[in-house]
Amino acid sequence: MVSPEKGLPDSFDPKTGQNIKWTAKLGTQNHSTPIISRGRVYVGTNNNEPRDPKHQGDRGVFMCFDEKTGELLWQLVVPKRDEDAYMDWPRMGMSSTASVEGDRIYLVDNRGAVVCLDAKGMADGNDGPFRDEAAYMTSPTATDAKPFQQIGAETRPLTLQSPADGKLLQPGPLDADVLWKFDLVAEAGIWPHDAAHSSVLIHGNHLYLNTANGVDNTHKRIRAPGAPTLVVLDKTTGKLMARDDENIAPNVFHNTWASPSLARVNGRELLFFCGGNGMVYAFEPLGQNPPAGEIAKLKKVFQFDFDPTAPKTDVHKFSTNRRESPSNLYGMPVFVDGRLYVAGGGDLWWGKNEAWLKCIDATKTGDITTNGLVWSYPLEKHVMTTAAVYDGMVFIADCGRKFHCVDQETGKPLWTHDVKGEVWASPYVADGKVFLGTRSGDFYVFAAGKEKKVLAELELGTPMSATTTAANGVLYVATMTHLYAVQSGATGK
Ligand SMILES: [Ca+2]
Ligand SMILES: [Ca+2]
Repeated sequence: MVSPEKGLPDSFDPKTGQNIKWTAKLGTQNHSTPIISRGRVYVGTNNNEPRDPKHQGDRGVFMCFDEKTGELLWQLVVPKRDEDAYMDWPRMGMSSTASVEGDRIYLVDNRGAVVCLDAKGMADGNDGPFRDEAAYMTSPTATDAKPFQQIGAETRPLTLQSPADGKLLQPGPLDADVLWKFDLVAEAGIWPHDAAHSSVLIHGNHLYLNTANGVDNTHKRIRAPGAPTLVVLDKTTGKLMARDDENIAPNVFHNTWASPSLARVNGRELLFFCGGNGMVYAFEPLGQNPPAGEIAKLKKVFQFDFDPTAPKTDVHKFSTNRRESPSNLYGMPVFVDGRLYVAGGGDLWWGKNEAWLKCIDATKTGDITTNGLVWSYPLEKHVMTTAAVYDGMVFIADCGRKFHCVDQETGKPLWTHDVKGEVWASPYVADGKVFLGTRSGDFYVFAAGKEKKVLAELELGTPMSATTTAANGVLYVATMTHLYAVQSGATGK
């Protein structure tokens, strides 16, 4: 959440074109942060503004734009799950944030499949081993089926079927080239809920990601209690290599949407992970050459109960209880100088109105619930964001419409600011500024300093979920409907 980019503007205006390099039209929702690599910009959205006439109806979409012009180069378009609306929420699109290494892009699609895509798309041919893009992008019904929405129904997640007439859409130059696909639902046994959200961690030969195994449509039952919450895949083949062995799923209050992170702690690499059961874990990363033929279990180094006095048994009876419930963790654990910064609390939709930012000593081992807490700082209502730790300050925003600058050492507030709207996007620090979009459509630029200074408050008019990012002197701001490339001195519209 901290970038070394320089020369980023304090403000911009899509209406006049002030500091706007280009604008790209998205669908009508965006919950995926734009990622820039090798001249391309990657972001997820839905299909409510179809870019390719052959793809009609509600779909998960992941777009690749030209970094210079904002031209759409290709897109991954995937049919929705319509067996149960709660398995792939209507119009949500693809909410995963891409991870890119070389010419390979990793993300999780709206159906819960991890995919590896070719940055060059179909322009250099359909590369494999996966070459079944036609079936993957074709919905079984010509017109969209209305997603099934009977709460308590015993519907199980289904595998995508080919249409009865056997007619498949044919991939063209605007379609994504899938290199491999690993289905977390069919191949790891997870129960999809609401939306698949992961930002894949690439480390050595392996990918680490949260599975988004969650409750069913009653919000009171875990239907895949033995399924993994954290998995490790081979990045070349997509093969499942390892999983957690912590029996996390039964106590997942809603879902596990927090992505893992990794750091070197006292010369030892640790994988940090926030479970949907309110626990923070550290694991040893998988060795580079694990034994073939078996799914390894990740070895735990420590665990920290983020909310030790919260209910630990029969947790789903607290669903919709706004006063007492387990905690959930949405943001990523951030490691800086031996310490972890983790935000969490009651679930935004189903849990209590209580949340905190906690600083944890990441050098300890074992159960560090009682001896690992460095400080705890109360947030308001709920928190969805990942902290940005910069120059002795921790920046975070919450769903109580408050932005916080907290002293990194003491956990005391340096300053706060009342923002309009809930915040789902994480604060992003670059060029001495903090950039923050809100769900009310207001975009803030603060000075990244210990004294409060609001540099800009822009009304973009459309809610934002994505974190702002920057690359090559350009700021990328995604709203529900548009992606703006913002550059000092640009005058485009
Ligand atoms: Ca290709
Ligand atoms: Ca392919």
